Amino acid sequence: MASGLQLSRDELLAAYRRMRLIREFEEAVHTEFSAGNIPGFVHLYAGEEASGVGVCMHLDDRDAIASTHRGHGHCIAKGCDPSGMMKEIFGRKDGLCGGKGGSMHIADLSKGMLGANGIVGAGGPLTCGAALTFKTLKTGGVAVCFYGDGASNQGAILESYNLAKIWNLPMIFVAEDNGYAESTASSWSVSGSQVGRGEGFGMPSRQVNGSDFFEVYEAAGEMIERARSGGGPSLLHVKLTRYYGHFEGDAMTYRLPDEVAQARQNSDPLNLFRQRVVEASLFSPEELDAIDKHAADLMAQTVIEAKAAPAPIEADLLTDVYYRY
Ligand SMILES: Cc1ncc(C[n+]2csc(CCOP(=O)(O)OP(=O)(O)O)c2C)c(N)n1
Ligand SMILES: [Mg+2]
Repeated sequence: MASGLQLSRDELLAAYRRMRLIREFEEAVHTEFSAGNIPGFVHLYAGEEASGVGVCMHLDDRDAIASTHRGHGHCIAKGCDPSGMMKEIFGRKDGLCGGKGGSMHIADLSKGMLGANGIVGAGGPLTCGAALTFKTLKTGGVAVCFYGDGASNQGAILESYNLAKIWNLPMIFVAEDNGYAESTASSWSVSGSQVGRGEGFGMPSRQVNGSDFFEVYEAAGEMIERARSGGGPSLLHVKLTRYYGHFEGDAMTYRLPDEVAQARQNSDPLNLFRQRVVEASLFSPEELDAIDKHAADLMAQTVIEAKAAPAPIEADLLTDVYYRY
């Protein structure tokens, strides 16, 4: 039995609820963006839920994560308020960042969410900084850097591997490999392997199936525990599939016609989770259906609230320009 199934019923439900909330959030953003209701640019995390949730289940508010341009799932997994996030994406005044950041800059420092980030690979140095702070102040905190297969080729990420290892920082690198950087397949652009790269820098490194919450949860748990107890950084290579385009509006001509349909049918992280816990007689399908319905209703309400929320006014342009530490 995978160790994740030894989680308590409450923990299993919390994990499933978080993954379902992310899925419903992303489906709602997809619908609203297609209808022309959302300004700016969005990149959806649907299909990748087990990674963010499997890792963040081990974290609390003293821990920090840095996210990517595909950040909604990481935000929800780390405990950000979905209603504040939706308002942020709609550019509303009471969005999580005052409506000034939008999809790619959602942050909530009170939750240790250092921010989604439009700069590919920028999370590496940020999390090294957070982890150095935790180590210096002996807070017991751990920092997690989420980044994509494309970002894994950025110099800033490779320099961060070196810093993290040489300073023995309490952090983990989570390479979320959905097989593409925009339209470029990682088989064309990534030399060697993510695990080989991590090991080259002296870090314990492992590849897991990102459709399998339990596999991610178990591997991340071991790595976070090691980081928390002074054992230094590790690298987790998570193989997964994104269900939508690189950005909303991407025609995805570079993917096989049935690629996404196959993944949705055969390796959906939510379906696999359901299958596992139902087969183990831990939950009935009806109990999980009730969570699905609650998440769908909550997201529908979140969209209604975001649409009704006030926009920033001109005077708001001059507030929050600098952050006061
Ligand atoms: C420094 C930098 N270079 C290039 C870009 C343009 N860009 C945005 S997303 C992206 C691909 C990132 O791919 P990956 O890291 O695999 O993340 P994914 O989109 O697959 O989640 C690129 C090249 C950018 N935003 N920042
Ligand atoms: Mg990618």
